[in-house]
Amino acid sequence: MSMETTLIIVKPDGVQRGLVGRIVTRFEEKGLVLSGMKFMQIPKELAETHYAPHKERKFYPGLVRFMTSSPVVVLALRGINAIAICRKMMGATFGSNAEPGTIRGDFGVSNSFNLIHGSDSPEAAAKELELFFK
Ligand code: D4T
Repeated sequence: MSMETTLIIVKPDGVQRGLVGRIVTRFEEKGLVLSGMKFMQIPKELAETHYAPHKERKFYPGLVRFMTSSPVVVLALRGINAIAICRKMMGATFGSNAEPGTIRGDFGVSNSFNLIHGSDSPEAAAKELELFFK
């Protein structure tokens, strides 16, 4: 276990549905430290770079369109084991499968509009933090 910082994005659907406060509160109540936070509309090029590992997947163009469609809230969260803890708190990728008690499980049923992104490894976190918090 080590001290980590992870990148979280409250996606356009989370912002539009007024869930930013409740989502941020969950992480704060867990004990993770908010070390960066900004409201922004993601430029197309940044969304393409961020989701580059999915470039060949069928859902990629729609995913980039969705992520750039309206503003998001980007967070840097710090704590022991922060990456795995946040992934656990987010729940499974698809809202339709996500367990109750998780963010995706409690707030949505959509698969593509799944409210939140979180880095899935230390390597991804380092890359994504550099991309969004230069
Ligand atoms: P992100 O990257 O947004 O935190 O989500 P996950 O890490 O949980 O899931 P992912 O990288 O596999 O998928 C990225 C993003 O693409 C959407 N998606 C995914 C989709 O629209 N259709 C699909 O079939 C998959 C697999 C949802 C999340």
